[in-house]
Amino acid sequence: MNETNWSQRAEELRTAILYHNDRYYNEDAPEISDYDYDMLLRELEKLEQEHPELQTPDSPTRRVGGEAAAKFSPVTHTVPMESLHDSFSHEEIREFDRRVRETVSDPLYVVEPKIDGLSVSAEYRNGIFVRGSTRGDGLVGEDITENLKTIRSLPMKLKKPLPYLEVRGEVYMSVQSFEELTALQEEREEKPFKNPRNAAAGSLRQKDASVTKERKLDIFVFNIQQIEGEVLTSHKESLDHLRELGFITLPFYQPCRTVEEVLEAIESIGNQRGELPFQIDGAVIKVDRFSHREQLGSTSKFPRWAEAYKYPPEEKETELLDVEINVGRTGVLTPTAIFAPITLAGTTVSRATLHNEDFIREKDIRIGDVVVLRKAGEIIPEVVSVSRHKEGSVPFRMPAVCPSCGSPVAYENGEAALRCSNTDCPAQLMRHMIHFVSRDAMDIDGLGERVLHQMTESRLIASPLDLYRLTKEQIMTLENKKEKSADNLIRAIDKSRANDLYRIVYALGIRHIGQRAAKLLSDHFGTLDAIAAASEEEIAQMEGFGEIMAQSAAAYFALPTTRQLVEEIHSLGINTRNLSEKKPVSADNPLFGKTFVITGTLPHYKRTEAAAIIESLGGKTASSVSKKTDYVLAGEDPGSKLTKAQSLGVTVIDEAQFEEMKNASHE
Ligand code: 0OX
Repeated sequence: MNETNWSQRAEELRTAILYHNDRYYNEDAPEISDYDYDMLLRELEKLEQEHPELQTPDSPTRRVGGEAAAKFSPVTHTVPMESLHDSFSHEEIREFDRRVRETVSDPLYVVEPKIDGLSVSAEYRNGIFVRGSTRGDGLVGEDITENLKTIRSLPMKLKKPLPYLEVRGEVYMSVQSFEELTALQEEREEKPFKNPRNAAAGSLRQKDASVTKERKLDIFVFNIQQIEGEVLTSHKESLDHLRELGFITLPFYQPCRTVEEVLEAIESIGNQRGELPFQIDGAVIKVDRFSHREQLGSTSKFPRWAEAYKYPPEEKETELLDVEINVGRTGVLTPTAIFAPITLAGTTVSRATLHNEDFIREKDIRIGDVVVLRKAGEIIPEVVSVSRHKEGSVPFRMPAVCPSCGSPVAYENGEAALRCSNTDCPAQLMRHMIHFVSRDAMDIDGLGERVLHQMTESRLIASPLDLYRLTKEQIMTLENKKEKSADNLIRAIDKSRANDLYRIVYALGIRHIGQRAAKLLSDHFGTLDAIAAASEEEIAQMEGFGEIMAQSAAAYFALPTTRQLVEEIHSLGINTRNLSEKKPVSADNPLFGKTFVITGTLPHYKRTEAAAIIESLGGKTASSVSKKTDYVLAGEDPGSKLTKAQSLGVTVIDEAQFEEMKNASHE
């Protein structure tokens, strides 16, 4: 690599790391494994060390990690909550040992598992729990007192009333609780967390502590940050003392005299990984004696008396039983491996994507093979390699025709993806429907895959927009559909007409246009017609929009079939305006400056949705009717507000009249 490439790579790494930091710390939804993240950080650290001119003041290598979010009030840690330096090889552990021995002679080490959770501090006065906080950036964290109170394994009252005590521990969710939570979330059609650590983080940082309570969290306490009324001289002593006070400490404690013993202890903990009731992401090596710790001190970021060892992702062998071919929404054929089930990093794995034919060819994956599986960072299972082929096996070939409709499949201009050529392919249509009604798209409740199947099979619908033409009677012809559930479905479909613009844009399923891109388009152009009329150049000029995305969007809207589709969307009464836009509104809109009170159940809108429309067109909403109210928008069962409006002589309108006013408005 030359200088420009180095600097380009450093910039790439910084951007990627900051992005993944945000996904991890703020969204509790990582996209890559911890191990892959560590590797990015490592690469950047190495580049910056070798080329100091590449360092920037805001480089993620200079920061410890999560920053306190604004959700909770800040807590300044009197004793900083330091983080650990990570090692990835035995050699690095030997180096750590050599450095320790330069300062202290004959150190005693302890090796503990590194729990994959969240570091927190808990403070006690006169033996009573008074405050809990997150680590944050190590200096300032967030006040999570109420949330910590919901953790049953954290004592609220100590067995001895010490004047003051601050402990540090790791809050985690056991694998079992995580699996129970995931099952519950799936049942409620909520998005499940990706792993126990994210579940713990998402649960702990809940503003509503009753939600935290519902999620079973636990804590292992491993350090005394501050203590009054007791003098302790070693880690061993403090762990014993913590247990006497009523805390649950880490379940392993391995004292070691030599680096060989340390490495053995690390391996022994590593071998138990996967079978433990909680997830670990490494081992921690600590110097036991506090006097030794003081002699060693800390660097600007880490204590010199402790080191983390990170295990590479766990790998296991299993048999590849079959390869299933799924046809996606855009007609792409995706091969999925079906395995003899195995437990990997705490959960059962029986499927993994094989991506495409190139992936299968490169690894020469064949049905019947023994393959090595990895669950990188406890997230997505993947095939690492083939250990051995089955006798008499043959290379795997993707099918020549679509498994759903039998039409020929082909590769399009150099893409790795194999596509079905039939745009009316039922599998594509099904995927498209599922996407259309999904939570991130039109968010229509009660339309699962089974019901959609029934609807297409019985020819009630042949496209997603047909949903808006369904009648209650038609729905009631489906198996198991009673009047009430048909009513609910009609209501849910109706309600989606009022969705914000980005939802329909995303629901269209335009290639390369994800939810973020759909939002950008909606915010920028404001209406579906404006998006449809935009040229490729106009779209490409938008920030955050790549060339391929712009090309794809422009090509899609230029199709005559899309023009028809847009017409249809209008005629079906689906909202095509950006409701969240904050553009100045024209004062001659009929809604401008008017105060509305909304009451009763509206046929198509939730009250909040109608309020958003009013506000987007320059109007205001109020909760009670007075002389100052201009309009009362009344739905079914309007109650006393309607009577009051009538007695004050305030104009009462229904949804249809409201629609007229809305349609008479312009941007
Ligand atoms: C863990 C864990 C985390 C004390 C001083 C620096 C790090 N996740 O299980 N941190 C520490 O030690 C702190 N020990 C642990 N076992």
